[in-house]
Amino acid sequence: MTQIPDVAVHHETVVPQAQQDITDGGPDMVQFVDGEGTRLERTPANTPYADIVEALTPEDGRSMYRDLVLVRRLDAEGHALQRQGELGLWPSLLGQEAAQVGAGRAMRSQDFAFPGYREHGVAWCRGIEPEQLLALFRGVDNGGWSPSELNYHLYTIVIGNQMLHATGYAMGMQRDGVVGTGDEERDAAVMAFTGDGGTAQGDFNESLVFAGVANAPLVIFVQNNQWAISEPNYKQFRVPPYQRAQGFGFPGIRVDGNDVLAVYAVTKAALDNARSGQGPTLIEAFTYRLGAHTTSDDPTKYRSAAEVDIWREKDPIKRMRGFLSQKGYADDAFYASVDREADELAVRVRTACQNMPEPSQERMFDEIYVDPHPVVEREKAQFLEYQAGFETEGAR
Ligand SMILES: Cc1ncc(C[n+]2csc(CCOP(=O)(O)OP(=O)(O)O)c2C)c(N)n1
Ligand SMILES: [Mg+2]
Repeated sequence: MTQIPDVAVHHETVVPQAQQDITDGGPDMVQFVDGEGTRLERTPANTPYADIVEALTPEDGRSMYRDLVLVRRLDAEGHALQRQGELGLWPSLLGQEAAQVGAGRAMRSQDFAFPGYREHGVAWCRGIEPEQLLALFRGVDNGGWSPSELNYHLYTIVIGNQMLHATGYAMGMQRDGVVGTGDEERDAAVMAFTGDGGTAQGDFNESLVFAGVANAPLVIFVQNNQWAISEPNYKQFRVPPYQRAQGFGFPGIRVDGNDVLAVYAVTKAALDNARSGQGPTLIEAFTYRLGAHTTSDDPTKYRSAAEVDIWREKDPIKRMRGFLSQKGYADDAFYASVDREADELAVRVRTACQNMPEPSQERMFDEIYVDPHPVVEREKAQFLEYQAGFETEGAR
């Protein structure tokens, strides 16, 4: 079991002005590889998690790299498909691949995740088919997948709302007796994903009160990508998210969100603790949204190219590739085979997306309630009559 150290609120990091350096995570940040992929020595921050990283095999490393590359390609295809009019919207995860793959891979099948709307990398790790994500953003499906099949809840657009669902679900797991039994196959925990902007919501703070008081098996995973659309961090909080956990009575960790090994290790430690009955942990993955907020946004209106360039240097895929090469765990043939797989994935999802059947318009009435409902039935009849009016108009 990993003893997660407490962190104190550092008053020097309480900087409400725009002068905050949003490119440097500071000495508390858990990191295992630097920007070039060189494995770092033990530090006070990373030592508690070093055993977890050291237990990973070269095959684990290659498989993480593969996930990073495939998820980035899926994201690029989602973006391109939206630009070509095939999707209504696409929220890109570009730059956040390591945060999501590291977190997703640390989960066990019996754990349950509650995502926001950008967590395509976690979805990938849970086994959600990429086509299901595209169907959602194409608007031909009401949700995309069944939450109970792979223990991955539907995307939530209402900022912070999923935190309450996740906390309630975690408290339910306690009541179901699947926490702290010592049975590794059975004990379970919940992961709740939100952004830096999400931490300013009432729902987020209320959830943390409940999670702390109930000692719920919950890992709160905040992807601090430095922006909430056009709102910078200093308008969201004075104390960084990882330091706020202390006020709710549980540990908080800041991890380098672009270092997949570090994210995997801290998330695994936090989930193991949650499953064994030691309660919640807040993880702040310090990262950056390299692209626009969504395909409806233009980030050049509110942030500098210099800031983006600094973060581009911290690219999570470049780092993992550097690590694998330096260690001799992967060669050019391996990287080429992953690139080929990415090309195949791209063709597959594009073809699937373009061939998705259009649902009938009245389908929107069919899944509002489980059983037929008189108001919905009346509205559906009115809608069909209205639609039929166009047919006679055309015939005249
Ligand atoms: C309750 C609510 N308020 C406002 C919005 C509009 N909105 C959509 S995304 C967003 C910013 C969220 O930022 P953050 O939590 O940092 O997540 P990110 O998009 O950066 O991943 C806002 C304000 C919303 N969807 N829900
Ligand atoms: Mg954000």
